[in-house]
Amino acid sequence: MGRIGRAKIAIIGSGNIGGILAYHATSRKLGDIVLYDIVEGRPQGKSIDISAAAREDEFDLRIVGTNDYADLKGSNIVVITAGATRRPGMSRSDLVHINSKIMKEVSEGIKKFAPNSYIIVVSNPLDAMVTLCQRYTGFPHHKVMGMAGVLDSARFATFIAWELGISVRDINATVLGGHGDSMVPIVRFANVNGIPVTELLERKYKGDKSHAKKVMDQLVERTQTAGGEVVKLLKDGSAFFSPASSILTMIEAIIQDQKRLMSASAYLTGQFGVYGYYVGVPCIIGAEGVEQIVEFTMNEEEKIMFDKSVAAVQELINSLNDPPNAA
Ligand code: A3D
Repeated sequence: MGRIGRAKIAIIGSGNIGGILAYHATSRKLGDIVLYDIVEGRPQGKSIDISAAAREDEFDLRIVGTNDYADLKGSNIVVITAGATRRPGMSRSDLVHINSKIMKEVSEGIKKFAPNSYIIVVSNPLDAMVTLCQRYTGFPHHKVMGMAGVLDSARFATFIAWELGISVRDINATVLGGHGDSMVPIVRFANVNGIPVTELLERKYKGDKSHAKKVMDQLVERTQTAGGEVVKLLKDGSAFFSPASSILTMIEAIIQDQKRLMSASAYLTGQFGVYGYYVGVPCIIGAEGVEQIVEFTMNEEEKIMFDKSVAAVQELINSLNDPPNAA
């Protein structure tokens, strides 16, 4: 029998997220890893360090650290975590010009050496960076997607779990829209194994509906600003453990053809009334990348919030100095 191939995952940007992602991807035995960075030594150092965890963590995978895009050859999935992060007081949009330049360079490297790969973009401002990556690579839209919704939904679920004192594993929560402070946590869909969170809050607060609503509003607001809350506390970087876990969820869905439904930044061709933009929506993710965008009927309040969030994404994308092959 010939050698059965295994997945090759390239990570562009070997900083906080890239390093943790590489470590967890190997300890979950997802595939061989290529860690790329523009800084010499950083990916090489991290790859030696992760390789030395292999015996104790029981994996037999190859981890290569490099400053050469040629090492991406044969990659099935490329994750882009290259770029600047926010500092306290900055919005994600403040990163747009510096990270746009990085996205051009990175996309060209991927296009040349991993032309058949699926791309998961993580660099901020997320929806604008996914847009640029697809335009610069010219890859089919379903093969280029952004990670944000999985993380934002996980944050919403976490805050609900803390409020209710219930395991986060039983909480379903969905956040849609652009990955900015106007993102849209869908309150109507938040539930604990099917039981609406709104009802559980009303019970917790002994039928005081207005207090329960106030608490839910606070959970929504904390979700929308959770990234900034971490930035403010860390002072010199942004969240990295939970983003890495969320990326792994997407990688696994593609590699294992799981067809899971999750929020991801995907290219809309009329769904939810949006044409020609990448925005966070419910997607089926499997071996073909974004295999389907799952529409549902938004109520009036959700639609207003969603449209506002989409408008913020559109404004940012339309402001880019050099939008190549405008959509
Ligand atoms: P950090 O630890 O600074 O790592 C970024 C890495 O990118 C560094 O090692 C840099 O050397 C490298 N880099 C810079 N320019 C280039 C280039 N031209 N080519 C290759 N590598 C380069 O940041 P991080 O890992 O914490 O975050 C990475 C990105 O993810 C930032 O843009 C964050 O804003 C973003 N982020 C997104 C989310 C989402 O949910 C979407 C969450 C958290 C962070």
